Amino acid sequence: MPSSHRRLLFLSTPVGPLGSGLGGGVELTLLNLSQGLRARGHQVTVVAPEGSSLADAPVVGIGGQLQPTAHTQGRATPIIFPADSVLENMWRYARQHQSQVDLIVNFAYDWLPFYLTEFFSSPVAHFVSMGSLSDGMDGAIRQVAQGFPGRLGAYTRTQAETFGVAEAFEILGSAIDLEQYEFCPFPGPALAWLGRISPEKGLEDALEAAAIAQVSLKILGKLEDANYWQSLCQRFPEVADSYLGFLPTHGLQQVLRQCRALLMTPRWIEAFGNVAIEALACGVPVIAYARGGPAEIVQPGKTGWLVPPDDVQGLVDAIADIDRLDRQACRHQAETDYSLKALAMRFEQWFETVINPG
Ligand code: HBI
Repeated sequence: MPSSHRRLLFLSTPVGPLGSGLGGGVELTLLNLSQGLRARGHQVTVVAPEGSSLADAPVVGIGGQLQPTAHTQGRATPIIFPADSVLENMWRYARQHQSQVDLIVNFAYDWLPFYLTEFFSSPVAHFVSMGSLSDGMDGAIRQVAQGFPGRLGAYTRTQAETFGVAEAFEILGSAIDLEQYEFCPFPGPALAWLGRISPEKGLEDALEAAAIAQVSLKILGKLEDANYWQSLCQRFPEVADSYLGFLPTHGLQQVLRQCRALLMTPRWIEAFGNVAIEALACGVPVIAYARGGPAEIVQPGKTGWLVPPDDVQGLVDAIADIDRLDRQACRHQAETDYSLKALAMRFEQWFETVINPG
């Protein structure tokens, strides 16, 4: 059954402008999804903090103070808003424009949009970008699960399970624009590590494993936590030379594709791990801790290895076994499971059930 063309209003994360890297995986998801849905004839308007850019697509920029990131705070932290909050301002825009759209989709991991669900006359769906982090957010998400079943989306099953209401979630996975990632059959000697540089990403384990295995590590990503970075520099003096900064997709894949493998060493339950599919698209196998999203992506012995969580020696052993993996199979997995079209079709189906429930 062909679905009709929809008018969609996407509200981005309030932690940073799109293109800054502060929004982590959500930035890539928004870019890919809006492209994939436009290609299928839908009209997508993206609302995001002022200064945002989303390739060549138009963005409605909203002023105001950025929201502090949720993942650096404890479980009991109260819900807080800065004065002149960009999140408040974005949702005021949504309320004012709701009659012109078929569906509003929230991409912020913040209390306000979940709370507002019942006060909007147009349907609001929520794409949840991280696992459970605080009691306040859990409560807001459960409220939506009870009052509006079907309105919650997540990247992976393990991520949804952290909220205790997994059945209320639509599992949507992720995707990348495969054309932007070039397959590389013959890599150089280095390994890669990609991500926001922040304690929950566990970069020290990758550094330790690389040091033991005596291979060099190329580090890419947004330097988010300066104190954490300082402590890494003291413990691993070579790290400053290994860090190549936060690169846009083209530059990132140029470095990544020449690596022998990607190391993923998260301490938390990584909701998905877009970097895993970026690596696969380049033909780069993934060595990851067997927890969260990466454990649902990697096919052990074929496109990577899964290692017991927090086991540095396990990483070292997996590094010794990289040559048993097939770079062609990595690219193939990315093409079959993680294309933009596949993602757009999964979201499209979910949106239809929200717009026309029952
Ligand atoms: N924190 N408060 C808040 N809101 C978000 O939307 C948010 C966040 N921290 C991280 C984050 N989003 C993104 O990095 C996700 O991609 C994980």
